[in-house]
Amino acid sequence: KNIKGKIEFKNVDFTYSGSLNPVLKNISFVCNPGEMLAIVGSTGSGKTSLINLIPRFYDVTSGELKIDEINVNMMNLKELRDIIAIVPQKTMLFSGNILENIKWGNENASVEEVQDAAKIAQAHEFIMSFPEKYTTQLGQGGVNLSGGQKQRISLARALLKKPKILILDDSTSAVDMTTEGKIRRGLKLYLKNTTCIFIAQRITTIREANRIIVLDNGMISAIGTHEELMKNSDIYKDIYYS
Ligand code: DGT
Ligand code: MG
Repeated sequence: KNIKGKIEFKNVDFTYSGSLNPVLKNISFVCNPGEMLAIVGSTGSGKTSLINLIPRFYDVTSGELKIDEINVNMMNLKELRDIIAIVPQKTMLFSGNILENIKWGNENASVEEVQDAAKIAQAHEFIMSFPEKYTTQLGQGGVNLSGGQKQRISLARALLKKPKILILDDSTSAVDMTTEGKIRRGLKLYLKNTTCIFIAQRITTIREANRIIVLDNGMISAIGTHEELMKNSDIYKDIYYS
């Protein structure tokens, strides 16, 4: 289908079932096709809750969430999730080999496609340094990867899907800054026509975004470019100088 990957939140509130207080309040913004949008905010401000609404891991409590002008509630769940790849904050790998882990959900991918995704995720090199390369076992009886290596495998898995919408939830937090820079530059080329929403802490990563949302206590406190927020948002300035 011809999905462009525009995302629109319109007065979205969200409350977890069984809890009293909304974690997201009156969220409105548009993310245009191909745009790179960053979300920042302190721990517990609602960043993960917000992005989890997009693939409908949870449904909005009130308001509207649309992709290409279509309310996500009206979309077929499988079709919706087929166009979205999400790298969750907590990496999920299983005990199997590296290839199986990257191909999870895209079993028909070719070796070349897997390697391309792994190269952009800056995982190919360390994988090739293992004696058994892509067939290296993970978990029990296999190698123990570092946090940053796990994140890069997880990113490769998401890229292999060639999604229309890519969501990264603090997905390079354990990766060193040099490697993160390489990933960022690779993603920019690879994701030309992909809408990308990412949550990040490092200012070097955040400032590359076309626009940045500052989330505070479940509400959008400010939205703009790095330069705009440096002028207008005290919260953003605090993040910058911290
Ligand atoms: P982080 O990852 O530590 O930087 O924090 P955020 O910004 O990702 O925050 P988030 O969305 O995980 O949590 C926002 C609020 O929602 C926080 O008060 C904890 C609460 N919360 C998160 N997940 C759940 C859940 O599954 N059930 C309930 N009842 N509350 C949750
Ligand atoms: Mg989070």
